Parts: sequence; C-alpha cells; structure tokens
Amino acid sequence: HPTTLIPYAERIKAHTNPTAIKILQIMDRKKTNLAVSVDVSTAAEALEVVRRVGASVCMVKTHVDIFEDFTPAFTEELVRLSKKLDFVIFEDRKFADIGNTVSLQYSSGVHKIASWSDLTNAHSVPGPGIIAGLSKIGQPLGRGLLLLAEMSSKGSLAVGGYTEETFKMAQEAGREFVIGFIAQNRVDKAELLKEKEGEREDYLIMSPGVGLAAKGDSLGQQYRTPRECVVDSGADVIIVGRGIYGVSGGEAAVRDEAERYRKAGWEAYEERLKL
Ligand code: 5BU
Repeated sequence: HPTTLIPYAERIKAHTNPTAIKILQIMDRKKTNLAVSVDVSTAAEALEVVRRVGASVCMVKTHVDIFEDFTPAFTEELVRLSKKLDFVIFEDRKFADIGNTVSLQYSSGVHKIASWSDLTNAHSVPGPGIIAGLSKIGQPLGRGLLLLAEMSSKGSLAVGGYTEETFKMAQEAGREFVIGFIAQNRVDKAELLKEKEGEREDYLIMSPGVGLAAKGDSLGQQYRTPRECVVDSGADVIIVGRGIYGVSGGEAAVRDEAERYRKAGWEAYEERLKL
C-alpha cells in the first residue's frame, strides 16, 4: 500500500485537519505510534495510568462513561497532561445515531466531549448525516473524526461491503473532519485513493485489538501483535488497553510495558518503511 511507505512526518502535508497534523507531528517527534486505552473504573486511576505511560504514547484513548467518579476536573487534568506530556486525547464514544442526536451527545450532557477530546469516532450505520451532525460541532474546534470501518471482535458485521461503503462515505464527506478509520486493515484501498494537485488522499488507520501476550479474551476480543498490525496490515496507530494498564507489578511495570509496546510499534513502522 503506497501510504505505508511514506514516513509519518512526510504525510503531514497531505492533511489540513489540525488534529491529524498534530497526531503525525507527535508520532514523529516522540517516535511512537502507540495509543493507550485507559479503561479503568475510576478517573483517578485513569490519570495515574496516563502519568505513567504519557511519555511513551501519541494518544490516550478514553471511555469516560466507564468512570464512576467522572467530573469536569478529570478532563481538565487530562487536557493539562496532554499538553505537558505531548499526546492527543481520543474519546472512543462510537456515536451511532442520527445527526441531530449525535451533535447533542457530542457537545452536551455531563461529558461535553467536543470541548476536551481532540478525536472521536462514529459508526457509519446511520449514514452520512452522522458525519454532518458531528462536524457541525467538532470542525470549528479543529477536532477530528474516525469512522469505524472494521472491529477487532469476533463475528463483527463490519466487513466486506459495509467496510467499503464506510470508506466511500468518508471520502464523500471530505478530509476536513474525517481523518481516518478504526480498522484492522488498510480500508483505504490504493485503487480508491484520489489525487488532487499531485497529492494522494491520506487517511490514518488506527487498530485496536493489540497484545503481545494474550490472543484474546473470553468476550470475543481478538489480539494481534504490533508487527502484525503495522507491517502485515498497514496500521498507522496501535491501540493497547489491558496489555499495558493490566500488567501486574505496580507502577514501574505499567511504564515499562508501555515502553515495550512503543518500541515494538516503532520498530514495525521502521521495518515497513524499508519494504
Ligand atoms: P484491550 O484492553 O486492549 O482489549 O482494549 C481495547 C480497547 O479498544 C477498548 O477500549 C475497546 O473498547 C476498544 N476497541 C476494540 O477493542 N475493538 C474495536 O474494534 C474497537 C474499539 Br472500534
């Protein structure tokens, strides 16, 4: 795939969305394509994990609706840490409703996601109105959106024609707001990429379902190694949750494990540039 042979830093010029540019700049600056997902039960624990892994990651992914102690103080501190430790914030909200509803869910309620999260994601199942509803809120703030083109879980229905139509929906929406996909493969097939003024369309592919030890869990999650994701399947960002925050051995172990995944992801990226 042509995009996978271009260094992250060179791909910056193919983007106009501020969040896409920021992600690629951080990846290049910190030599990391690792995102850590902090799916712990309290905001306080999540911040502890972020302080430990922050130096190793380009992105921190949250599910803020998990926290039993969520307050706006959490997002304030997360934003502060994102500036200090140099990462972007990705609330993995997986919006899935009509445009009007998602624009309210994105801007309002307890979580006010658009006010603090650089990046969020949406299912394509409702049709392009979901992109319009989210972009109305997020684009003026410089936020980015990923569409869910595939999932890591066993038996996912986001395959084949669904995945292809999701790609086309993103392409039709334009890259001012939709900057890429959550997927297991390069869903931006080389033959579908359009060229404008000599510049080929560039999308960021982010893959969850990454583990160096486990192959899956008891609820359908399936893991691949960083190398399988980045070299074999062309992912740009690897997303790791339990493999990092779930490691036993205390604070230092979590930090070391994040570093181990960062190295594995970065070495895989360097390997693919030489293909
Ligand atoms: P894990 O602990 O590394 O299995 O966590 C994976 C995270 O990525 C978790 O927050 C999921 O909600 C998220 N995820 C996923 O695992 N697979 C997918 O296809 C998508 C999201 Br989309």
